[in-house]
Amino acid sequence: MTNHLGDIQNSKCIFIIGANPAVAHPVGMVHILRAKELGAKIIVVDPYFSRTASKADNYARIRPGTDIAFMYGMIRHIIKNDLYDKEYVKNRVYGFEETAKEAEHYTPEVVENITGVPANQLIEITEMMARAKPATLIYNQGLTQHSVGTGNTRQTVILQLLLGNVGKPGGGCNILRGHDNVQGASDMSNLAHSLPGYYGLAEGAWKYFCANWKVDYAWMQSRFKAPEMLHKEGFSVATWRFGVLEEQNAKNNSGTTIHGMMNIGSGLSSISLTDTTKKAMEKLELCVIVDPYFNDMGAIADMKNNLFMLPAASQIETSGTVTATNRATQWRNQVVEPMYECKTDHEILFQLAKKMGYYDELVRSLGDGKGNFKWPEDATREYTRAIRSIGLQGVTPERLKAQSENWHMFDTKTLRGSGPFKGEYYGLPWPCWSEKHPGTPIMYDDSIPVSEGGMGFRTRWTPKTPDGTSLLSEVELKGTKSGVKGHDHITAANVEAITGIALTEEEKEKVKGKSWSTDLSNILVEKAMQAGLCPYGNGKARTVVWEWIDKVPKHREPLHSPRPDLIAQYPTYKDKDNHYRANIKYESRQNEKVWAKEYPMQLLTGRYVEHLGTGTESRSSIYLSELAPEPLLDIHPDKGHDLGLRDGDMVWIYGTTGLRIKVKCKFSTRVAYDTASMPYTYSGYHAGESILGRYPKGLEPYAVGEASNTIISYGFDIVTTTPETKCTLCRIEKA
Ligand SMILES: Nc1nc2c(c(=O)[nH]1)N[C@H]1C(S)=C(S)[C@@H](COP(=O)(O)OP(=O)(O)OC[C@H]3O[C@@H](n4cnc5c(=O)[nH]c(N)nc54)[C@H](O)[C@@H]3O)O[C@H]1N2
Ligand SMILES: Nc1nc2c(c(=O)[nH]1)N[C@H]1C(S)=C(S)[C@@H](COP(=O)(O)OP(=O)(O)OC[C@H]3O[C@@H](n4cnc5c(=O)[nH]c(N)nc54)[C@H](O)[C@@H]3O)O[C@H]1N2
Ligand SMILES: [Mo]
Repeated sequence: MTNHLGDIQNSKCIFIIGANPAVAHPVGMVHILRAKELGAKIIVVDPYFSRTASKADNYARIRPGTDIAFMYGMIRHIIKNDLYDKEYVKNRVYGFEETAKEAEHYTPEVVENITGVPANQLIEITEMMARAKPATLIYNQGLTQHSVGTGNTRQTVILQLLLGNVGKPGGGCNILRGHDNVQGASDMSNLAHSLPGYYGLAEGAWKYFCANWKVDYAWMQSRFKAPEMLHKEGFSVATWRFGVLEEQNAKNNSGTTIHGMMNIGSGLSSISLTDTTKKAMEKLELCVIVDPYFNDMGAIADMKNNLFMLPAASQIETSGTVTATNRATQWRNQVVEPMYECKTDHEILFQLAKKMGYYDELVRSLGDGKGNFKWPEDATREYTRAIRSIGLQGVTPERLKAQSENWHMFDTKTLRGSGPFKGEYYGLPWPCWSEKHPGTPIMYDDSIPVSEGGMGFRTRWTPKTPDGTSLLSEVELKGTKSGVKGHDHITAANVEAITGIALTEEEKEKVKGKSWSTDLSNILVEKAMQAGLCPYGNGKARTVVWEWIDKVPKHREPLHSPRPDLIAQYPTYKDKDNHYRANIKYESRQNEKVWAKEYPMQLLTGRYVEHLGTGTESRSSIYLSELAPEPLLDIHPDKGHDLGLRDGDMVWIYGTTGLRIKVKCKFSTRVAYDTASMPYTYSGYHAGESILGRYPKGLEPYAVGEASNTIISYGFDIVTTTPETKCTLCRIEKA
């Protein structure tokens, strides 16, 4: 998220594509409604007429999975009509020509054919968005859960860059993230492809972290089956099942399939192909689930004596930091001690480390290094000290605690503090370059000095393109003393030349061989700020990623497309081997058969306000369960009639997974004739059968229903392996 929720009140136009904040972010929605009261226009692009859409000035019903084409249609109109910000693009953006060339193809008529949105409405929306200054863009899972999810998200940025909206109050790309600590979890790298702080997996990154953790690199290597595995991305939460079930994946995993699995805080049934998860669990020799509730996969999978459920403490029984969607961190206090026999997650992990024989190494960089440390303060110090790549070094437990205890001293619209917090932003949104830095409420804002929260675009990708063009910004950062415009990221080798500041011999010694992201003395960062420069450089944002399969985003039909006639022109990717260690199908699945013939309906899965994720937590609440007792399938009345249904009938939904689920239908014009929609937040039934008898007595959820992921189609994002949940085909019949 480049900006923050309060800042949305500064927008003149709010473009919401693939998000439903009225349901998924009801508190955040307040800021959107305030902006509307102040005169902002709201545009919603969504296949479903959501509660958010009901507040829109212009709502476009788009076919799922066609957002890239839609936004190219916008970009084309913007360029043709000179509605783009020429100065901004010249100074701060690389790749305009390639983007314009690709956009050329997407005439309003082509876009109408692909997306289903009438040509004149595309133009209306584009004019509304492009003429409003500033305009913000909000997206969420409607864009990411696709085989082209990464392309979708890139496309939003490209659109906002052309309009000059990035780095401005009231502008930006605002991704409303999921659980309360999703941002924190990815910063800490609960991810399969990087060390914490997005440092990657190369040898240098491992050595940097080993030094931080005070362990030998050779010891770290010895923990892996083969040394090269250190540098390979792991299985993801979507691909691990294939690592258990498919022998041919062993070659991607040091010659072995997976034999055991420990799951901490994932619902598991939240991932598509629930049946594959079930089969994988059933094949494991050991399965451990750490969860405060009874995880529904424990009932879905037919386990022998090898499933262990460890009762985890909930978040109110522990303390520590959480990082919100806008990169702002908050300190949370423990409310009660862990109850009964449950233990906090970290305590469980500590005990595991002791049994496995690496506890000493695990805690060596905490406190006195001998096991005497204060939790979670010392752990917070450890990670904020190490994660300089996103500027966490200024985020100290002391600053966070003081802020969290004084909420009332901060303005919700600007995040600015008063009194003792004057000059600080709430939550010290990263990057927060030092203990004196205020945090960065709006990213890429080059109109304020770096020391006050300004910055340019990062030059992380290398300052030059393969053809030698410079990727440095053509404008100075505000407050630059040295007269430098764009500049490379700051290293020991270039710091004096770029900042014009001479280092003392002592300083030189301290920063030798380091860059801004590995210099624990923070000297390189301090020198950069002293010269008014940004530690990670001042570059151009690029719309072309020359290392990727799609150098510029491209429309590609979903694997299970309701428009088989478009597949030849817009085919999906080639199958991808060793994708998060699994061999993932793309074109072979798309071409397996004409899916739409057997499965003519599209199925959307979203959320109810009352339930979260798998619903494991919220369906354990009798009150929430009473409000939303069962999943309902929204189906268009005309479609219902044609299928011989009456409102409220039970229906079978047959999925491309070969399974079927039974749900109650609700006639609704929120969906189009060929689309149905249901929440994904239920379980207690599997493929038509109640599994309540498989729950330990007394732990059955109050609200039950089918888990939609049982029938959600195969398909994964080409970069991240996020399941293509938002493009599912199905067939509906009266039950
Ligand atoms: N009450 C509640 N709140 C939640 C959650 C919850 O479970 N319950 N979960 C939290 C989490 S983890 C997350 S990630 C967020 C998710 O928040 P959102 O992403 O806002 O929620 P979704 O309902 O998944 O999807 C948003 C919209 O995308 C639309 N959509 C589907 N496919 C497409 C498409 O191809 N293109 C476009 N343009 N739109 C499409 C859907 O119809 C839906 O209206 O919510 C968070 N908040
Ligand atoms: N079809 C379909 N599928 C989807 C989506 C969709 O829109 N459609 N959305 C996707 C998205 S965006 C997301 S984020 C996922 C969400 O999927 P999950 O994250 O798998 O769903 P949750 O139910 O939030 O699962 C969290 C689990 O953690 C447990 N838990 C809660 N607190 C703690 C704790 O402190 N410690 C431990 N150890 N456990 C804890 C809960 O009891 C629960 O079992 O679902 C994805 N799946
Ligand atoms: Mo999420």
